[in-house]
Amino acid sequence: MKKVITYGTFDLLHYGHVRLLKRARELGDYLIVGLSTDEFNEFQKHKESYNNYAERKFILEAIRYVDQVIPEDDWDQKINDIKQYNIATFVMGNDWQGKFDYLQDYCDVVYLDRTPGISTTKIKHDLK
Ligand code: C2G
Repeated sequence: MKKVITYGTFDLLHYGHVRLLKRARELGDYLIVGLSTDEFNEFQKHKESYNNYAERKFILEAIRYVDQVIPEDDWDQKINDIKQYNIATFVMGNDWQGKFDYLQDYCDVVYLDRTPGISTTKIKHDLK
């Protein structure tokens, strides 16, 4: 089984997120999402999410492309996750291009094009 992992906040889930998850899942047979906890968002990413961790996890687990959701609460947990879950491929949107190349010592690293014209920030702004 070829396992893929990706990480994110995935707040106010939108088609850009789902396109990322779909393409990530297509790189293997099993997709794990490292979902940023509320604390990680607030204190490390300095962003608040509209939906809390439990709500975001519930929504992600309903997505056909997602097989497992684990908490992301530390910038430095990726190597351990890759080893613990026997990950073949790490995937992120290319807004992170190059930032995770150090993981190439442990698995394939793939950056996928972001979906233009949609973001959680844009949704919040447009709804105002
Ligand atoms: N994304 C995308 N297209 C968009 C918006 C987001 O492809 N229009 C992708 C991002 O590139 C990312 C994933 O969807 O790969 C999740 O986006 P965020 O929740 O914004 O993730 P981020 O805050 O970048 O967290 O340790 C890594 C971090 O947790 C990543």
